Amino acid sequence: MKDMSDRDIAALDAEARRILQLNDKGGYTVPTAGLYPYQWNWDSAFAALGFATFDIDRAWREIETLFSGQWDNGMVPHILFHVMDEGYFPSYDTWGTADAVGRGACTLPSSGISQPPVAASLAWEVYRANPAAGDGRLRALYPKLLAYHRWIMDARAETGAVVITHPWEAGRDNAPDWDEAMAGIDPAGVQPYTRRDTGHVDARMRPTKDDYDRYIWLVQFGRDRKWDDSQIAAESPFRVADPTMTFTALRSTRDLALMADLVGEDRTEIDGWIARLEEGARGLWNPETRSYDAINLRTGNRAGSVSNAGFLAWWGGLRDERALPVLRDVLDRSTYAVPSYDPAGPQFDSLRYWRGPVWAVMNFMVGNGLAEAGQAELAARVRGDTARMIADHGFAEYFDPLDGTPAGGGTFTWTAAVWLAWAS
Ligand code: 9YW
Repeated sequence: MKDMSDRDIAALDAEARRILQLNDKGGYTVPTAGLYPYQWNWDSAFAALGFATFDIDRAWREIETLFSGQWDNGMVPHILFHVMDEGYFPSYDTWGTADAVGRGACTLPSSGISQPPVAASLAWEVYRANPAAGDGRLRALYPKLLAYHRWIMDARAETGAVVITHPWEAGRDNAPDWDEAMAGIDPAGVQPYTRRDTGHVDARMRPTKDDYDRYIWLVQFGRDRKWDDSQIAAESPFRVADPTMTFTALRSTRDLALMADLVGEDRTEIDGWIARLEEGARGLWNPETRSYDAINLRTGNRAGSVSNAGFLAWWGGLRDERALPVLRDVLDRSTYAVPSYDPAGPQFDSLRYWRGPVWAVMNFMVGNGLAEAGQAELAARVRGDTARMIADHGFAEYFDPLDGTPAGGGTFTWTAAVWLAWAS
């Protein structure tokens, strides 16, 4: 990175590796100790990307451990509860997935929803980092990735775009994209609970109590239906087509097709998924905001929210220049690219999680997508800001886009991984 000496970079590299090792619980990595003591789906895929820069075997193990929690119906849960920990809520018992209908023979305790499916794309990156070491592991993983994507298409892609059944599924818990759908939930009847997150992190940086009541209400709703996807699709008040899920699924499906070629499998089914997802992704274009955003399937309303998820379109492989002017406006209003929500938007809150702060993993995907779309200057801005943000403010969970204040948890796995694999 410009303005940094080789010594500074080497010190940050060493710190990033130390963080991955610190959070390594033996075969899986926690996002950060205390706040998130389990294995999270997309965090783990990013952890693998980071490990691949210095320990390729450990990188593959991370992904393999994640897929050891895959349900028989193909779903890869968003949390795997390897070792129970009182410091996190909701617990495995609250999720109540032991008798979930799609779970089958899988015995590893988990949540009942998934997360943005970046695993195929990042496994493909891990493979490309060392094809000789990865050949056998990729072949073994391929059928599991295929089953995961078949589940996504069957259970979550009824409109072509990929929907979420819970804000946690998008990985963007309190994004303004779900405000309307969340307001449609009456959380009366939610069982009493004690939050743990605000014991670890300043409450101003976390979702509100109103949000949490609805998060837990939705968990109870799924649990009461034994996590049956068709019942939840038919009955839940919360069903939102999400740009994060859609663009990451589109990208991963394209990478899955490359894997099919490599392992010598027929890719006809996968090509069909790509076509459906592309159509669904295009449907997320909002002509009013001139960016891609979420659609509440229960009302048909678009969120009207300019977010970093909308700027994943290029990562998803859409060759669409229409969103570039809005991206430029958003960057003009930010010291650090890319805020999770437009600083000029009415819901902007610079420290509150997905309502403003910058997330290194989103920058990785937005920046790489822009580079692949031939937008070298914008890509360099996103990457340079990510490096500067981490170098100046540490390996935090997320950052204030206006002054870089580090927020949420510290010594964060995916921030360290993105530094190693891309930003440095
Ligand atoms: C939660 C672990 C997870 C991420 C999500 C992020 C947050 C909170 O932390 O979720 O309790 O699940 O929003 O994207 O995977 O880092």
